[in-house]
Amino acid sequence: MTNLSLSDLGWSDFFALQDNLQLSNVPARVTDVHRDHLDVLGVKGPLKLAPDQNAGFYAVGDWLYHDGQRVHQVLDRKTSIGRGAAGESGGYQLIAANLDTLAIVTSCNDDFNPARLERYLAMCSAGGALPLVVLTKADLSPDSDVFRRRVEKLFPLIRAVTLNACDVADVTRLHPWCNTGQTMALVGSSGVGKTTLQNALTGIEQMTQTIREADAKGRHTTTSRSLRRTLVGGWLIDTPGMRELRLSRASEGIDAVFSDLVTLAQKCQFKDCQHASEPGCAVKAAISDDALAPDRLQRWQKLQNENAYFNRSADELRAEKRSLKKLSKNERMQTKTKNKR
Ligand SMILES: Nc1nc2c(ncn2[C@@H]2O[C@H](COP(=O)(O)OP(=O)(O)OP(=O)(O)O)[C@@H](O)[C@H]2O)c(=O)[nH]1
Ligand SMILES: [Mg+2]
Repeated sequence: MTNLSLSDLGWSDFFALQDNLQLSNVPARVTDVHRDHLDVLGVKGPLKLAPDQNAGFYAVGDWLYHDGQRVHQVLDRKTSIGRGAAGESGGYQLIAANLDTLAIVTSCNDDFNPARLERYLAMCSAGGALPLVVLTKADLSPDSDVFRRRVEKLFPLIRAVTLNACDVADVTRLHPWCNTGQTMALVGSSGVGKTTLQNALTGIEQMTQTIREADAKGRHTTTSRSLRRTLVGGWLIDTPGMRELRLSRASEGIDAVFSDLVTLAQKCQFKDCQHASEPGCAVKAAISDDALAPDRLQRWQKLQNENAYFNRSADELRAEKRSLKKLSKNERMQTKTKNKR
């Protein structure tokens, strides 16, 4: 790869202004995060750096300062996406940083699921990126336009593109979102064609695998995230297929995706209305008038509860663990007393 300028790498005033005019700082962009090192790309080419924090602190797409060997500082992120970490720990897992567009990839088949799209859109909106819905496998669907129209009906402000990811010429329709200086990340279930899109957009051959015929599920072929240069001079972040997307730190994003419900709820008689059986509930009234689908209220409440659960503060988590410990100690005591009797 020929040497790139900082703006080729996606640098902008947002990062330059964090410099405090210390012109000796050397910036680079993270292309891969490994447990023991980071692969970065700077104006002098690729480098391996020793991290100054644990790997979970960094995201593909991050900008940082370094001395050629070690990381000195990670710059504030312009945008980022992340989710509730696996397990019950309540942690947050960063997925990608400094992306302009989040391409939410789903296929014109059984993978298409409005509730899942809402989750991805809430994550995207919370992190500040522009959402784009990419509907792959249009070539395998008898009427792919139905899927595009469903997206546009559900989310009128969001752009949806249907395409055949295996057709390199068709995929060039995504170039406007990953041109010079622009970064686009691909997220979605396993098998929807993220890596197939990446291969067409970058000219790099990463492994893809066929999906299971029976349920259109993929085989989790991609196992790590990476930032790669597109053929039109922008940047693309491919990610492993997600089994589930738990929302965390996404309350603003949830409000954005469900803004119609937020507006309705402001008209409820009680400020803390739970939209259950309270009098003067504007949300319930909209459901009775067929102006709102009841399952949309359920989905809104489910995401709010989940987000609150995975947003628990470190103090709340410690208190929870303490009470669980106490509970099990009490249980042990009770069993002992019973046995003695
Ligand atoms: N016909 C057709 N096949 C596609 C299309 N997009 C992807 N495929 C095929 O679907 C399979 C899965 O594609 P991948 O690109 O590996 O999917 P992925 O989203 O990267 O999957 P993970 O890495 O597991 O998350 C491969 O066999 C692709 O050739 C498409 O638009 N049309
Ligand atoms: Mg893949």
